[in-house]
Amino acid sequence: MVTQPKITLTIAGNDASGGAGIGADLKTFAEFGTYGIAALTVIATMDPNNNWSHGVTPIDAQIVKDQLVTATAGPKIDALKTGMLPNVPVIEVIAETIKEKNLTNLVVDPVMVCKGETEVLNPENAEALRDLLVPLATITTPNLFEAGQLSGLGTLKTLDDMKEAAKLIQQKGAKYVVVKGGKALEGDKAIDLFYDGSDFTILEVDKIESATNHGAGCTFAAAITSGLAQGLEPKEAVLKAKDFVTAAIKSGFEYNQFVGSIFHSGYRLEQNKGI
Ligand code: PXL
Repeated sequence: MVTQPKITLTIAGNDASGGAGIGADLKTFAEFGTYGIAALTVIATMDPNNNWSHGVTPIDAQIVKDQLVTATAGPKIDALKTGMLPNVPVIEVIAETIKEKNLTNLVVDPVMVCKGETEVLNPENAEALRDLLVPLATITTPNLFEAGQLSGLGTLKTLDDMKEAAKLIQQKGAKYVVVKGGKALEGDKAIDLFYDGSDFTILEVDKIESATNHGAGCTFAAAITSGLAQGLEPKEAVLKAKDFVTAAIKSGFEYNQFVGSIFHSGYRLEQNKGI
């Protein structure tokens, strides 16, 4: 019999354009050689006749719960992640299940807004994420906006702001925090910050002049989840995920006139170059 693969679960939304959401997560899980499973929380739609504006249809909390019953009825889940969560009841059933089933190696990607969109998903979600899910997280991966909301600091502009936010979020209970500054800070580097409760590690890459980054956040969190499932230490998992997503951005493509998507297989294809 073949050795049982590591099992990775995503609890997230569907993006029918395939770049973000469970599509990103399942592709990433497969690239890492883990067995991906998914529980759907929302259906996101983008309208090509209205400048790609986003619609969000929540899945009923009871149906999310039923999916989690199915997902946890198989082999032990080695690691899991959460992505876009539409409302407080859905966040509550997820937190309950994680506690009830003692699920560990949880990566919370506190999605509050889609790239390019100004409308924030229900503002009360930020509080529920902070109070119910962040305390259960092994790692949480807010971007600058999300870190500002979770920490209560509001707009973050500098590396020092990011550090302060990381500390405050860690105090809410996440063991490790990655604040994704990305391209948002001034300068020619894309900067993310990793905090383990005592030390900061700055993850820095040259800014890539690329618009093909749709799905980068989900894919980064899914790559960390895969690494944790495979037994990597949190910092190693984050560093590997950063390489993985950087390669995926570099091999991204123009999906249509509105959006450029990362290509989730970019890391493997880059490694195999010339073979
Ligand atoms: O990138 C954030 C995100 C997460 N999840 C889903 C999405 C998006 C953005 O489009 O559609 C399902």
